[in-house]
Amino acid sequence: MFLYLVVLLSSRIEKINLTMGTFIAILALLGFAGIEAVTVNSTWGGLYPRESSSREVKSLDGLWNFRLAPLLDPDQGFREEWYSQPLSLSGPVISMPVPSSYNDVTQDKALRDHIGWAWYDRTFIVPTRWQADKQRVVLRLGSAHYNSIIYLNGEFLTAHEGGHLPIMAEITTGLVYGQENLITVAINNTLTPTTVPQGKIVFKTDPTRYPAGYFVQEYNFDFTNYAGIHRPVYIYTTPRTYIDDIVITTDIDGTDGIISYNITYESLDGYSSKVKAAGCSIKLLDKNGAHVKSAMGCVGSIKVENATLWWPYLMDENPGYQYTMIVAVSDEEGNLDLYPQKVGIRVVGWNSTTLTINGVPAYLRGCGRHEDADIRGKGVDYPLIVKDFSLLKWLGANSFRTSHYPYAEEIMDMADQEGIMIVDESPAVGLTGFGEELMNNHITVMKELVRRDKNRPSVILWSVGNEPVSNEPAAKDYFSNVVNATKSEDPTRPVTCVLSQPKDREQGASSLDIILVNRYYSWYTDTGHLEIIEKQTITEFTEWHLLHNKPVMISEYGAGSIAGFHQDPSFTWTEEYQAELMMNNFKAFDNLRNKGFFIGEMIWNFADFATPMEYNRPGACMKGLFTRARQPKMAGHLMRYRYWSLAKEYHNSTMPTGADKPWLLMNY
Ligand code: BDP
Repeated sequence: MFLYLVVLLSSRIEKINLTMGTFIAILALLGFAGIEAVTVNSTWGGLYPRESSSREVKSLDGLWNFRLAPLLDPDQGFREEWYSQPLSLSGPVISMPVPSSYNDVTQDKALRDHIGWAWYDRTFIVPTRWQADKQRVVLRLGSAHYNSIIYLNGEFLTAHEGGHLPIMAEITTGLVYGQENLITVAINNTLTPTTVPQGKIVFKTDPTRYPAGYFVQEYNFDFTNYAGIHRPVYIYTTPRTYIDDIVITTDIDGTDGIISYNITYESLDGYSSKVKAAGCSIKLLDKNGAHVKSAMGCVGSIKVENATLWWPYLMDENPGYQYTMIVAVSDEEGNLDLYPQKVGIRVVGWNSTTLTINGVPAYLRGCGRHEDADIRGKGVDYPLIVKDFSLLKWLGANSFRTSHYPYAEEIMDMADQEGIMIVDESPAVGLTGFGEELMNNHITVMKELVRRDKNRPSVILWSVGNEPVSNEPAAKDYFSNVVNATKSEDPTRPVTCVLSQPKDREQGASSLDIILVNRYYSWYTDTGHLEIIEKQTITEFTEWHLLHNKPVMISEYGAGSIAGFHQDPSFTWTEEYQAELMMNNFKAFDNLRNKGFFIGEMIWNFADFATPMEYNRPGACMKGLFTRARQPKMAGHLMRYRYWSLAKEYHNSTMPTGADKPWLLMNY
C-alpha cells in the first residue's frame, strides 16, 4: 500500500519536478494520515458469512455515499480526513450501489475513466443485544478493487491489497451498539509493476502535447479494469470462542466416502484455560437434512457408507451432490459456535496423460469467462449468476476457468451446487519482470485464494496465472516458487498456469502438473487462413505433451464476431468466420483426443465483454458465444451441438431437442 503511493508519487516527482523537500513533506503527510501503518491483512480463516443458531449475518449492501478524489490531487481525502465524518460533509456525494463497479452507473465520463482513490461511506446500526450477549462482530467485504483502506467510526480499521478476494476485520470493540456507526472505504484502482495484476502509470510530459500532470494507466490485459466494491458486504456475529477455519479433504474407499476435517478455533479472550478446554464436534447431514453421522474432535475423519459422490454435470445423473457438515465448537463456559459447511465427496487425480474425477477420466468442455455485464461491470448480480449457469448447462458445458481472477463466492457456490468444474485462477494476468516483491505478492494472493476456495468440490485445478511473459529466464524460479507455495497450501489438487509463449522458450511449464495453452490460429496468426488450424493445433499440442510428458489442454482459442454480421464465404468478424474457425479447431481436438493426453477444450469466450477504448475492438472483446446481453450467436448454437455431442459420446447423455440439429453445419 505504502509502496504503491511511493511509486505513484515518485513518478510524479520526476515528472513534475517536485523538490526532494516537497517529496519528504508529502511522505510526512501520508505518515500523518496513518497510511504507513497499512499492511496486507491475510490472516483470517476462509469461512463465508453464514447464518447458524450461533451466528447472525447482516447485509450492508445497498446505496452508499460516494465521491472521487480529484485526479490531480489523489491524496486530498487523506489530507482532509474525509473518513473522520460523513463523506457528505467533505463535499458533494452521489449514491453508489454496492455491490457494483462504479464506472458505468452514471453518465459521467470522469467517473467511468477515473484513476486513483474513490471514497464510499454509509451508516448502520447494530442491536444492543449483540453487546449484551458478548458477541464477537466481524466485517467482511467479498472484494473491492484494487487497494482498500477501511475506517470504522473515523478510525483506521484494516487495509487490503488486491481485488477479487475477501477483506475481513473484527470490529467488536470499534462499534457503538444501538446507535449509528460510520463505515468508510477508500479504494484505489491504480496498478503498478508489483501489484497482481501489474500495470503502470505513464506520465505524458511533453508540454506541447499534454496538459501539466497528465498521466494514463497502462496494463497488460484487454478487459476493463473495473473498480468498486464488487461483492457483498456483511457484518456477522460469532460467540467469543469461535470457529476460525475448517479444512476438508475427501477420499473414496470402494463405495464409501471418507471426509477428513481439521477445525481451528480462536477466542477473543486469547489462549485462556477456557479456550484450552474447548472441544469440537461435527454432525453430517445429507442433502435433505437427514442425519448421516456424528463425530467428536477437532481433527479427524468419518466414513460415509455408500456415499453419494460429487460428480460434474452430465457425468452422473445426480451432479453437484453436497452434504452439510454442522461444525460445533464449545468452550468451558458453554459458548457454542456452529457453522454449516458444505462437503462434496470427490477425488481429483492426475498423471502424465489424464485428469480424473473419482477415478474416471474427465474431458473438460468449457469456456473462459469474465465477471462482466453492462451497468454493473464486475458487481455481483444474482440474476446474471443464474442466467450464466443456465447458459452453461444449455451448452452442455461441464467447466469454466475463472479467467483472469478469482470469481465471487456466490458464483463458486453455484458451481459447487451445479457440478461445474472450475479452473480457479489468480489475478496474475500477463505478468512480466518476475522480481521478488512481485513474487511475494503473488504468493500471498495464491494463499488467500486457496484459503477461500479450498473446500470447494468444483475446484479441480489451481491456475497461478494467465499468459505470463515467461520466456524470461527469471520466470523459471519464479514459477517454481509460486507453484510450490500453492502446493504446500493444497497438495490435493493439480496446479497449472495458462501459457502462451512458444514452447521452446517457455520457462514456467516444468513446474506445472498440467499444461494449459492459449492459441489463436487463424485469428492472431495467419488471419483468414482457417485451413491451417487443424495442422498447427495438432502439431503444437502434441509437441507440448512430448516436451513435458504431462496432460495438455487448450484453454483459449476463438475469433471475434459481431452479432448480426454475416458473409458467405466467411470473413473475419462475421458469425460465419467464428463458427468456421471453431469447426476447424474441433477437427484438431478430435484428433488430439485420440492421442490420449488431451484433456479438454475451453473456448474464448463465454460472452462478449468490455474492453478499454481501442481502435481494434469496438468497445468489447467480441469472441463470445453469447453477446454481452447473453443472447446466443451462431457460435453458441454450434458449441451447444459440440458439447452435447461430446457428452453423448463420453457419458451417453441424451441430447436436448434443438441441440441435436446441426443445421448450422450444412456448409462444412
Ligand atoms: C488472450 C488473453 C485474453 C484476451 C484474448 C483476446 O488471455 O484475456 O481477451 O487473448 O485477445 O491472449 O481476445
